[in-house]
Amino acid sequence: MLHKQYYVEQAKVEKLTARKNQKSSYYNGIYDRYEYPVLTREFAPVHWRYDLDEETNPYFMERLGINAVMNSGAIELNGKYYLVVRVEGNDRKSFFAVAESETGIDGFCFWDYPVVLPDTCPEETNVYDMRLTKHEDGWIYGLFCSESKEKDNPDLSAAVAEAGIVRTKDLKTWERLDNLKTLRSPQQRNVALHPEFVDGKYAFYTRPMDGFIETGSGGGIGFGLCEDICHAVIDEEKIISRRIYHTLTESKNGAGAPPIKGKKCWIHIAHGVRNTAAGLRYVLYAFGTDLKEPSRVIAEPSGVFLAPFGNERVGDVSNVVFTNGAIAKENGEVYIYYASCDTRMHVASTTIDKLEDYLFATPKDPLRSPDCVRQRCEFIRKNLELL
Ligand code: M1P
Repeated sequence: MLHKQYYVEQAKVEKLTARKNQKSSYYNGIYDRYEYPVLTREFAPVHWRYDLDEETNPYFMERLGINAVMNSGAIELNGKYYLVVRVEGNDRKSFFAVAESETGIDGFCFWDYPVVLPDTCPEETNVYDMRLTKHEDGWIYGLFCSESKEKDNPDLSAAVAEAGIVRTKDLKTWERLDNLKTLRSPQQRNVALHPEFVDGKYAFYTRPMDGFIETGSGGGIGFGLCEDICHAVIDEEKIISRRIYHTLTESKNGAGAPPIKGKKCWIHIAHGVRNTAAGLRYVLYAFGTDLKEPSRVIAEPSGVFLAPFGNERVGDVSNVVFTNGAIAKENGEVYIYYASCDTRMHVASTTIDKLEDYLFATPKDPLRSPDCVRQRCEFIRKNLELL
């Protein structure tokens, strides 16, 4: 016999999992937002949080709480949609857990156990933000941030971020490979693997950083090649999406999910960060790269692609949206999974055609107010002729 509260809590989880999601009234023509988040911490199974044994938990107290579910890798396998979710326990540590859905927009249900990664780095304290790549070599790769305390630095917050690499065929058994080494960048976060070989090599999107928080001289999103994914070393990182003064990438930026192969370009949805009096503001932006030469940017629309909106604006780390997972379906639909405020997961849906129209037809950023006014006046003039 289980405690009666177990059934109450279990019913809450089942209700959330059964809840149908629908497009909200939000409109910009680029993508649709949805009424409900696809995952919140309340979706975490009751048996992850409560000791169900009445002997050891007579008050049915939460013993191992879940604080947040966020930044999730995404993949479609055999007609089902999977998120590899960053789950943050009440102890601040993150771990990965698979949530599965039949539709990709609702019904996400966590598997019974979290992902157990091979524990190969004794100094590794935290892991988060896995980007999943179905690679043409037949493996599914997961690239994530592997965080350790910076040795010999008395500052308790001094940490080192590296890119951990795992691979799997079924999201159940994971093989750990060596962490990525970038010879010219001391730290890395937000690293993603390109799905195809480039010049016969594995191609990585990197984010060179001087420190754990500050990217410093790291100029933006990098691109580098390596031959051996099991012992990945990148020498040269070419910056393909630069941080630019007085834009949404001024403080830093980072790759989102591995790029989506469109008809005209590789579609990238990344995050850009700027500083404000209220702290860092994270938004999403997009760019397109050449299909044959993926490090060459050929489409750079101006401004924000997706920013925190309504209830998305408040959470543990307010004013943040972050993406590291997207699914492009065979019929051309695209699901972009994004977290708000390091707290919960949402989906936005669109199509390859719409994304490419957005990339190529949205005006470029003129980078100066007077030029922005000229751009807008020309835009208005053309429109007024049509009215
Ligand atoms: O808190 C916002 C995000 O901060 C980091 O992103 P970046 O490396 O670009 O600063 C990451 O830790 C991410 O997990 C987090 O959502």
